Amino acid sequence: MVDGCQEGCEPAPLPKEVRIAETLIEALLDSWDRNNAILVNLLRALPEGGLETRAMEDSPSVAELFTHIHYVRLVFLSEDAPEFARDVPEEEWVDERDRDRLAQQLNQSAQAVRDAVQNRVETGQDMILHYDHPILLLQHMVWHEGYHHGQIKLALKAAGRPIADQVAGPVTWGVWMRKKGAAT
Ligand code: NI
Repeated sequence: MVDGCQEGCEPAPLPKEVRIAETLIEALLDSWDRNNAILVNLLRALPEGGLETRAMEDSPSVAELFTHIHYVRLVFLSEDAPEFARDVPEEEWVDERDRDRLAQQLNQSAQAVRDAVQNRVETGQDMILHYDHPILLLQHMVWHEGYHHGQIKLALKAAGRPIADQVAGPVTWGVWMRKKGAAT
Protein backbone atom coordinates (compact mmCIF):
# COMPACT_ATOMS: atom_id res chain seq x y z
CA MET A 1 0.00 0.00 0.00
CA VAL A 2 1.26 3.40 -0.94
CA ASP A 3 0.21 4.96 2.36
CA GLY A 4 1.28 1.90 4.36
CA CYS A 5 -2.24 1.41 5.63
CA GLN A 6 -4.54 -1.55 5.15
CA GLU A 7 -7.54 -2.43 7.32
CA GLY A 8 -8.46 -0.48 10.45
CA CYS A 9 -7.17 2.88 9.30
CA GLU A 10 -9.02 6.10 10.03
CA PRO A 11 -10.82 7.37 6.92
CA ALA A 12 -9.01 10.23 5.21
CA PRO A 13 -10.15 13.59 6.64
CA LEU A 14 -12.56 15.53 4.45
CA PRO A 15 -11.05 18.36 2.44
CA LYS A 16 -11.20 21.70 4.23
CA GLU A 17 -13.67 23.17 1.71
CA VAL A 18 -16.12 20.32 2.32
CA ARG A 19 -15.87 20.72 6.08
CA ILE A 20 -16.50 24.46 5.82
CA ALA A 21 -19.48 23.93 3.50
CA GLU A 22 -20.97 21.36 5.89
CA THR A 23 -20.52 23.68 8.88
CA LEU A 24 -22.13 26.57 7.05
CA ILE A 25 -25.19 24.68 5.89
CA GLU A 26 -25.61 23.25 9.38
CA ALA A 27 -25.45 26.75 10.92
CA LEU A 28 -27.90 28.13 8.37
CA LEU A 29 -30.43 25.37 8.96
CA ASP A 30 -29.94 25.81 12.70
CA SER A 31 -30.73 29.52 12.30
CA TRP A 32 -33.95 28.57 10.54
CA ASP A 33 -34.90 26.16 13.34
CA ARG A 34 -34.25 28.91 15.89
CA ASN A 35 -36.32 31.38 13.90
CA ASN A 36 -39.29 29.01 13.95
CA ALA A 37 -38.79 28.15 17.63
CA ILE A 38 -38.94 31.89 18.41
CA LEU A 39 -42.13 32.33 16.43
CA VAL A 40 -43.83 29.41 18.20
CA ASN A 41 -42.53 30.70 21.55
CA LEU A 42 -44.10 34.08 20.79
CA LEU A 43 -47.39 32.35 19.99
CA ARG A 44 -47.23 30.47 23.29
CA ALA A 45 -46.33 33.63 25.23
CA LEU A 46 -49.36 35.61 23.99
CA PRO A 47 -51.61 36.83 26.77
CA GLU A 48 -55.23 35.70 26.92
CA GLY A 49 -57.06 37.28 23.98
CA GLY A 50 -53.76 38.14 22.27
CA LEU A 51 -54.64 36.41 18.99
CA GLU A 52 -57.56 38.81 18.50
CA THR A 53 -55.57 42.03 18.85
CA ARG A 54 -54.62 44.34 15.94
CA ALA A 55 -52.05 47.16 15.69
CA MET A 56 -54.69 49.40 14.08
CA GLU A 57 -58.34 48.94 13.23
CA ASP A 58 -57.64 47.94 9.63
CA SER A 59 -54.56 45.82 10.46
CA PRO A 60 -54.64 42.04 10.40
CA SER A 61 -55.22 40.32 13.73
CA VAL A 62 -52.31 38.58 15.42
CA ALA A 63 -53.95 35.26 14.50
CA GLU A 64 -54.04 36.34 10.85
CA LEU A 65 -50.38 37.33 10.95
CA PHE A 66 -49.43 33.84 12.10
CA THR A 67 -51.49 32.14 9.38
CA HIS A 68 -50.07 34.58 6.82
CA ILE A 69 -46.52 33.56 7.78
CA HIS A 70 -47.40 29.88 7.38
CA TYR A 71 -49.09 30.57 4.06
CA VAL A 72 -46.20 32.62 2.65
CA ARG A 73 -43.68 29.87 3.42
CA LEU A 74 -45.72 27.29 1.53
CA VAL A 75 -46.63 29.55 -1.39
CA PHE A 76 -42.98 30.36 -2.06
CA LEU A 77 -42.19 26.66 -1.86
CA SER A 78 -45.01 25.92 -4.31
CA GLU A 79 -43.37 28.30 -6.79
CA ASP A 80 -39.75 27.43 -6.15
CA ALA A 81 -39.52 23.83 -4.96
CA PRO A 82 -43.06 22.51 -5.44
CA GLU A 83 -42.48 18.94 -4.29
CA PHE A 84 -41.91 20.32 -0.77
CA ALA A 85 -45.08 22.47 -0.71
CA ARG A 86 -47.48 20.14 1.08
CA ASP A 87 -50.94 21.35 2.11
CA VAL A 88 -50.78 24.98 0.93
CA PRO A 89 -53.82 26.59 2.63
CA GLU A 90 -56.55 27.86 0.32
CA GLU A 91 -56.82 31.09 2.33
CA GLU A 92 -53.98 33.35 3.41
CA TRP A 93 -55.35 35.40 6.31
CA VAL A 94 -57.17 32.86 8.44
CA ASP A 95 -58.40 33.99 11.85
CA GLU A 96 -57.35 30.73 13.52
CA ARG A 97 -57.74 30.93 17.29
CA ASP A 98 -56.47 27.49 18.22
CA ARG A 99 -52.87 27.92 19.38
CA ASP A 100 -52.05 24.23 19.11
CA ARG A 101 -53.28 24.17 15.53
CA LEU A 102 -51.25 27.29 14.71
CA ALA A 103 -48.12 25.82 16.30
CA GLN A 104 -48.61 22.59 14.39
CA GLN A 105 -48.93 24.48 11.09
CA LEU A 106 -45.86 26.60 11.75
CA ASN A 107 -43.77 23.55 12.66
CA GLN A 108 -44.95 21.76 9.56
CA SER A 109 -44.17 24.61 7.13
CA ALA A 110 -40.84 25.25 8.87
CA GLN A 111 -39.87 21.63 8.26
CA ALA A 112 -40.93 21.95 4.61
CA VAL A 113 -38.72 25.04 4.10
CA ARG A 114 -35.82 23.30 5.85
CA ASP A 115 -36.15 20.17 3.72
CA ALA A 116 -36.43 22.16 0.48
CA VAL A 117 -33.40 24.36 1.15
CA GLN A 118 -31.29 21.43 2.33
CA ASN A 119 -32.27 19.42 -0.74
CA ARG A 120 -31.51 22.23 -3.18
CA VAL A 121 -28.14 22.98 -1.59
CA GLU A 122 -27.12 19.33 -1.47
CA THR A 123 -28.23 18.58 -5.03
CA GLY A 124 -26.97 21.89 -6.44
CA GLN A 125 -30.35 22.71 -8.00
CA ASP A 126 -31.67 26.25 -8.35
CA MET A 127 -35.04 27.42 -7.09
CA ILE A 128 -37.47 27.61 -10.01
CA LEU A 129 -38.82 31.18 -9.95
CA HIS A 130 -36.97 33.32 -7.36
CA TYR A 131 -33.61 33.60 -5.60
CA ASP A 132 -30.07 33.45 -6.96
CA HIS A 133 -29.26 30.82 -4.31
CA PRO A 134 -31.58 28.48 -2.38
CA ILE A 135 -30.29 29.92 0.92
CA LEU A 136 -31.93 33.23 -0.04
CA LEU A 137 -35.37 31.65 0.41
CA LEU A 138 -34.45 30.87 3.99
CA GLN A 139 -33.03 34.35 4.58
CA HIS A 140 -36.08 35.97 3.00
CA MET A 141 -38.38 34.04 5.35
CA VAL A 142 -36.29 34.95 8.42
CA TRP A 143 -36.51 38.63 7.46
CA HIS A 144 -40.23 38.43 6.65
CA GLU A 145 -41.04 36.74 9.94
CA GLY A 146 -38.95 39.15 11.99
CA TYR A 147 -40.88 41.98 10.34
CA HIS A 148 -44.20 40.46 11.39
CA HIS A 149 -42.84 39.55 14.83
CA GLY A 150 -42.43 43.28 15.49
CA GLN A 151 -45.96 43.94 14.28
CA ILE A 152 -47.35 41.30 16.62
CA LYS A 153 -45.56 42.88 19.58
CA LEU A 154 -46.86 46.30 18.52
CA ALA A 155 -50.45 44.99 18.19
CA LEU A 156 -50.29 43.63 21.73
CA LYS A 157 -48.92 46.90 23.04
CA ALA A 158 -51.57 48.94 21.20
CA ALA A 159 -54.27 46.74 22.74
CA GLY A 160 -52.83 47.33 26.21
CA ARG A 161 -51.68 43.70 26.54
CA PRO A 162 -47.92 43.83 25.98
CA ILE A 163 -45.72 40.84 26.76
CA ALA A 164 -43.23 41.97 29.39
CA ASP A 165 -39.59 42.11 28.23
CA GLN A 166 -38.59 39.72 31.01
CA VAL A 167 -41.04 37.17 29.59
CA ALA A 168 -40.40 37.75 25.86
CA GLY A 169 -36.61 38.17 26.00
CA PRO A 170 -35.53 34.67 27.06
CA VAL A 171 -37.92 32.90 24.65
CA THR A 172 -37.16 35.11 21.66
CA TRP A 173 -33.82 37.01 21.58
CA GLY A 174 -32.31 34.44 23.93
CA VAL A 175 -33.00 31.63 21.45
CA TRP A 176 -30.70 33.35 18.94
CA MET A 177 -27.91 33.99 21.40
CA ARG A 178 -27.78 31.15 23.93
CA LYS A 179 -25.11 28.56 23.35
CA LYS A 180 -26.41 25.00 23.18
CA GLY A 181 -26.37 23.41 26.61
CA ALA A 182 -26.20 26.76 28.43
CA ALA A 183 -28.59 27.42 31.28
CA THR A 184 -31.64 29.44 30.27
NI1 NI B 1 -46.02 39.51 5.12
